[in-house]
Amino acid sequence: MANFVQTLNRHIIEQERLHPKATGAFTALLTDIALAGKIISYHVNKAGLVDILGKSGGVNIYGEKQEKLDVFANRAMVRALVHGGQLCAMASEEADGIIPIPSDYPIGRYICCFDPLDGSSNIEANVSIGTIFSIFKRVTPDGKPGTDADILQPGRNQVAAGYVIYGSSTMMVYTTGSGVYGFTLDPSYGEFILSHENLKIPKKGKTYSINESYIDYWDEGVVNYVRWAKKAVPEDGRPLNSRYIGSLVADFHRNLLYGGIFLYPGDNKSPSRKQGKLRLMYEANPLAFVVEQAGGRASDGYRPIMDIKPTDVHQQVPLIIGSEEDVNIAEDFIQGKRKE
Ligand code: AHM
Ligand code: MG
Repeated sequence: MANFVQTLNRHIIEQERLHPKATGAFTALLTDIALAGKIISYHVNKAGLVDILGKSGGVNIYGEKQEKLDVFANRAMVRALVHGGQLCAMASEEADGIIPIPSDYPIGRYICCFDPLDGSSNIEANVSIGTIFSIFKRVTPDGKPGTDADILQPGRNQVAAGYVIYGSSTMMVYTTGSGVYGFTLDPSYGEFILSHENLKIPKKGKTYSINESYIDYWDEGVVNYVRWAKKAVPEDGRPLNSRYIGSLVADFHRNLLYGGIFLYPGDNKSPSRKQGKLRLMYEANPLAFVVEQAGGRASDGYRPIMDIKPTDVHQQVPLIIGSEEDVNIAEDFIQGKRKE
């Protein structure tokens, strides 16, 4: 008999079966995230109708109160995760500190850090955006609310991570440390179907992604790297193609499939930008776990992203991520080992 389609749910259950001590908690948790992804996807697809149905803060033609999509997405994630009872705390780009589990819900053994809708400034232009998530096991004793110690773990401790991308189709890409799998949402069945099995990023890509408008704020190493990437040396595959969407999940996803490098280095635009713009806990770490599992690399220019010991939930970090050879070369430039 021909193979039947593999749904995300079945895949998660089969992955969990590989671990003899598994309790099913993990399956429930990833299923909750997928559900939130479907709800957010549905609302993102309606975003173009916002002028017709009512702007955020207003009332739509059905008399419903509208809210900004990133606020909506945050609520969808929090609600889906709280109901599942697998978490002891959460952290989100949309919330200042730890999001506790309300006292009338069970307290679980996991932590989830997420960016509910990354790139949301692009929504009105129909550009792909995404939800990014990172899961840790708690380090403090079970049964009590989670603390900073549970949240502020290095990315190496992640037990699962991934993203949902809302693009020409909606996809969920995730890893639990045994490869990277991509599932495409079939809107007619409302199911995520396995479409990308054991994804591997090419060792070397043809694309670099960086916001070049910041060139005057960059350190010399970054300037030298970009100059190298643009130099015409056909026998070496250069110049690399420049592709920058300005939506992290979209830029990352393209590079994961086709190979390439994404850079958001620290710069001198303002004191806070010295450490880059992107957030360690719910942007850099989860994508670093995915890319390493796909055979690529993620670095802050000097060390692997996942080796960084976090000190703050919203900590920013320079991010250089993508194909292994490209990240190695960029690091050499940033560290001053190469000038051209
Ligand atoms: P956001 O979390 O406020 O949406 O900002 C993150 C986004 C990323 O998706 C993207 O890579 C980056 O900001 C683009 O920044 P810039 O416009 O400075 O290039
Ligand atoms: Mg973001």
